[in-house]
Amino acid sequence: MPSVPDFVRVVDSHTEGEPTRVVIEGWPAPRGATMSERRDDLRENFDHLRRAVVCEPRGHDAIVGALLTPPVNADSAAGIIFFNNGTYLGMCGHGLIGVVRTLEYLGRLSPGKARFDTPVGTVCAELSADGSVTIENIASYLHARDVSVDVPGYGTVVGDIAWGGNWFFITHSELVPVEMSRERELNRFTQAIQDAIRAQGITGADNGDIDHIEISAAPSRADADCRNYVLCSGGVYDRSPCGTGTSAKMASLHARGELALGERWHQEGMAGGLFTGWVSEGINGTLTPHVKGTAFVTGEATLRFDASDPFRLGIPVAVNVSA
Ligand code: PYC
Repeated sequence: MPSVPDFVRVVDSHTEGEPTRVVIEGWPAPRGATMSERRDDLRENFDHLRRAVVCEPRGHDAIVGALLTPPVNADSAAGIIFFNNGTYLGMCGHGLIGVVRTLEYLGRLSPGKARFDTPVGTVCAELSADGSVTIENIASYLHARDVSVDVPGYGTVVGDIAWGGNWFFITHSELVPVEMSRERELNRFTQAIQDAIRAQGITGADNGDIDHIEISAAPSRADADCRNYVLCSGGVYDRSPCGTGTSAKMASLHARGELALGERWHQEGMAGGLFTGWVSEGINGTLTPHVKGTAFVTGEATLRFDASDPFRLGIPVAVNVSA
């Protein structure tokens, strides 16, 4: 039987509608000199805690968890490992905004810039006096343009493969309208795209699993350029406009000559929230995405794990996650 702490303390927030649960006490420190080693240690030795903390009955499918660790770089404020109901994330944009507001709430961060180490690199976040947070994400890029995927039941879907801290397949397909009332159909459609991508051996660089599917559509808000539906790696949609998805989208637009350096891009999420983004030149010709949004702390809790509770490790969910 895996070892389980008696309790884990968490602070919950939402960023433009998408929930983040930051673990602040009770979870044993993962081992490793790098953030990816620590993420692998979590996967191998503490995966039961991932499920116990974010899955039902203590959580739900949409929650993204964030485990804080000591930083690996001397000038970073903390390390962060993001995880969800099914797996671990490279980076998480809405999650980082939630972490920053949580640290402010706990009195550990004041307005200004701070750096954070993640398994895919070090990112920066600036907390403004009005509570908004602007993240400077890791270098993002378009990996492959106009990739055709044969999706059983739907036909050929064409999209770009782009990196924004996670791998995205971004399509404009109008086969299912991007509207909340069509969420179940959108979920089936994007799951079918993901299955087809995996079955056809389509990957990101270094065989990276494309575990986020993004459909771009016309916005419903007058101040937005685009509205997206993002199927996340845990099999549910992102309620926010998705920070890594906005980064990948802007990298794709920039590579196509449709978004200039510094030009503002306003991305609307399914719940109606908005991220404002832009790209700047990074080091060695890379592209740095910036994404601004707002998060609110919604609660704090002590999760208890009673040894006699048959569901203390969470209810396993059927998630379409690749090995
Ligand atoms: O904001 O990057 C993001 C994100 C990824 C998955 C859910 N949210």
